[in-house]
Amino acid sequence: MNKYLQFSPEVAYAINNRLPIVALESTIISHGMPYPQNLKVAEKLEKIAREMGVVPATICLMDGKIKVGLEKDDLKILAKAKNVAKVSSRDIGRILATGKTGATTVAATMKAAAWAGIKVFATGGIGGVHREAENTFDISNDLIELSRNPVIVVSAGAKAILDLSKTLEYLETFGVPVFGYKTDDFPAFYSAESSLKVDRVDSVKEIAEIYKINRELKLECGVLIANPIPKKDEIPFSEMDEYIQSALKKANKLNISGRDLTPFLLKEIVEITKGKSLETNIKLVENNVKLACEIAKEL
Ligand code: PSU
Ligand code: MN
Repeated sequence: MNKYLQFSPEVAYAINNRLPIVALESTIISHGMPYPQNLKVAEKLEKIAREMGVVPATICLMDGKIKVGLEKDDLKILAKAKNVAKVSSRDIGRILATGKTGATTVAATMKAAAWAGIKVFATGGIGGVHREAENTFDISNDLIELSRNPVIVVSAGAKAILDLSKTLEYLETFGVPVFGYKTDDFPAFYSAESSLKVDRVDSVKEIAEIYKINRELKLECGVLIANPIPKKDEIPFSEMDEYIQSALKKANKLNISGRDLTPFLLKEIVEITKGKSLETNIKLVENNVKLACEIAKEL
């Protein structure tokens, strides 16, 4: 716990009464999806959690505080504002110091969740090792923070815009346990399967047990749960790859790199697929929130 954390009344109540809580990130709202769909999605995710008896804690930076749980107006500001900073772990201090509004990535949300004692966090897809990282060195801070915050992160694998096999290697190097939920395949975000294999878990009970043992052993790492998008909602990998290639070419041509790259690629892909990738993105996050809620209840 630290003095920068500011809990919404709902989340404060949940903490005091030991109710299950699921953390949600905000970069997906401000940088991952266009307005007004982003606001609708943010509200829907919170609704799904509440209907399952779990308190949602959407996390962002505002007025020099790390807000854990957002009230309706805050959510709106975040979804609408154009100048929201994308906050990874190294940016937390800088944005708190200026009092600006910042949306937290998976990395920064994990940190906040760990400080707040929240054990489960749902997102769409984590950041990872970018394609051609051997030239650009672009590797997401998400992977590092996964190795040093004891939070269970539920995602649909890593975004297909990344180099998935290098991402898995990197997670292994940093000692991050990765499990496919009811699958042996590492999911590729928009697609249920990639050809890459991961260890498998078949129940939330197993996940809770593994997490508890890791905590007893004082392992610092989180746990990455890779939850595939339901088959009926997916865009097959082969189809997706074509779109990704063309988005990557454009990014290269426009010299887009660093923290701007991921939001740019996601936006491009939404345009190329005429909104279909956005629908898929929404479905998979909803699916992840449901699983995260089940895990939180089990814990
Ligand atoms: N998944 C999405 N949309 C997003 C992201 C993930 O569907 O916008 C965000 C997450 O916040 C993730 C971040 O932590 O992209 C990774 O950015 P980078 O590659 O710059 O580390
Ligand atoms: Mn990066």
